[in-house]
Formats: sequence, C-alpha cells, structure tokens
Amino acid sequence: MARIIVVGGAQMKAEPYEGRVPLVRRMIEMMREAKACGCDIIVYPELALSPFFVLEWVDDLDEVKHFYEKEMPGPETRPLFEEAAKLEIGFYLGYAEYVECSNKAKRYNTSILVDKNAEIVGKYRKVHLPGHADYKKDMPYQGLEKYYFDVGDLGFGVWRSMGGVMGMCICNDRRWAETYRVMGLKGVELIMVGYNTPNSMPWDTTFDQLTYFHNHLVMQAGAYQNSTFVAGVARVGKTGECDLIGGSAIIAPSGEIIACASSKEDELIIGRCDLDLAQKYKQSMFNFEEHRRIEHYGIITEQIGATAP
Ligand code: ING
Repeated sequence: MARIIVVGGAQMKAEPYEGRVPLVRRMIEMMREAKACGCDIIVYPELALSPFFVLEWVDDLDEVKHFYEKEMPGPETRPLFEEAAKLEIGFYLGYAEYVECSNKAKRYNTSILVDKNAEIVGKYRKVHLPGHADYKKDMPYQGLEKYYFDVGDLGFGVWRSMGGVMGMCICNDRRWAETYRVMGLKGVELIMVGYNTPNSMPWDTTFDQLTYFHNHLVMQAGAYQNSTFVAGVARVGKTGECDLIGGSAIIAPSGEIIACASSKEDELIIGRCDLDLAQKYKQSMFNFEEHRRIEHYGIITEQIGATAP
C-alpha cells in the first residue's frame, strides 16, 4: 500500500501582528482549510507565534520576553492542539522558546512536530543562527538571531510518525548541506522547514537579487541529494522596513517543486507526497551503502574560510 502523506504549507503574512489569540485563530482557519483539502499535516512558518522580532535591537531582553513560549502548549496555543486533535491532522510549528535549566535561562528558535493525536513527537532547536549579535547602526533593520537565541542543542533528529520518517529544521538551516545530510543518513523521508527570509540583507546586499533563486535552490538540492521530500513555508510580506519573501514550496526527492505559493499573502499550498518515492531514490541513485565512500574522501579538516591559494 502506497504511503501517501498530503502536506499543507500555511504561508502566513507577518502583519498585522495582534498577539497570539488572533494569530492562533488564523492558524486554526488554515488548519480547517487544510483538512478540508485532505491534508494529513500542516506546516506553519518559523517563529509563527511572534513577530519576526530579531529585526530590531532592544537593550534589555526583558522587553521581548513576552514573545517567548514558556510552555507548549500554553493557554493561548492550546486551542490549536485541540483543533488538531478534533480534525486528526498533524502540524509543524515554529516558535521562540524560553527554558530555565539549573537557574540559567536559555532562549531557542524552536520547532515541534505534533501528530494526529495532538501529541508532541519531536522538537528541534535552530542550529544555524544567521546574522550578528551586535547592533549595526545605519541599517534599515537588523538580523539579531545570535543576540536573541542560543544555538540549538538537540541536533538534527528524525522521528517515525505520520506513516514515515519525519525531520525538521528552521530557516537558515536549509542553506547548509549538513542539515539535510545528517537527517538523510538517518533515513528521513519528509523535512519540514519554516522560514522568515528578508528580500535583502542590509549588512551584505551582494546576493539580494538571488534571494528567491537561492531559497528554492537549497531546498531542491537538499531534497534530491538526500532522497527526501522538503516542505518549506514562509512568513511573508512587509514587517517594519523589512519585506519577507514568499516562495513557500513542497519539493519531491527528485528535486522537482510539486507545489509553490504564487502570492505574498496567507496561502495554503498542498503537496501529495508518496513517501515510497523517497525510498526509490535511497535504493538507487543515493544508496549510501552502495555508492557513498566516505573512507575515500580524504581527511576532512575544519578549513572553514580557508584562505585562497
Ligand atoms: N532568515 C534568513 C535566511 O537564512 C536572515 C537569514 C535573517 C537574513 C535575518 C536577514 C535578516 O533565510 C532566517 N530566519 O534565518
């Protein structure tokens, strides 16, 4: 029997941000639409419960502590879990997480995988934090994830759920080959990734005109080279001086885009994912056992940023 999972991507506008309650209401509406369209799971963007607050500097982190979730679900997010259980639909949710361990506060850019019984089956904390930790003057906006978050401490996990092997990452993670390869080596069949991607990086505008191209390039390459579906879902549109790209897409293990957003609005994209197609690629072109020869790759030294000859 084919293992089909119908994936919904809930591309969501960044503005207006009126707090968690109206936002969760919007998310529930999109969850209902996804269920009505036959989706088994819905993927929400990165930091879906707060504004993309890393664009602005605050001197005191207490000024943004209300953007972090201390519990999941909490009173304002429980309705989303209850609706998921009622509809029997799973979801990926990105949010800012605040934890205290041995009296030390930790802040993570986090995502969770929730199954059709509204049980949290997996958690991921963003490893690749882009941008900078210091305030950069004369910029229309900042990119302060290194200031507002700690580096994720959970690695790249995969989980048996929804009839397949599920994986997660977050935004800038999707640009790094290791993200996909670690999950690929663990047998992942569907990687879900929420993102907030400005159409310009003010501190380095070199690649701005390639922002949309790079967005799809990295997810298509990661999908193909690791024989997995990838569902990338944007938070989109104007937020302050920043304009977040759309381009939400669902990609097959062939690297082909099978669903793509065509707007910069709230938009549900839908992809019918036959997980056995992932297995076909894992057993042929990317049969790691048969074809991958890491013992012949030579010594891999951490020559990151090795100087040009
Ligand atoms: N977003 C961008 C990305 O890699 C970024 C990086 C962040 C650019 C903030 C400008 C400002 O798609 C995230 N969230 O990683």
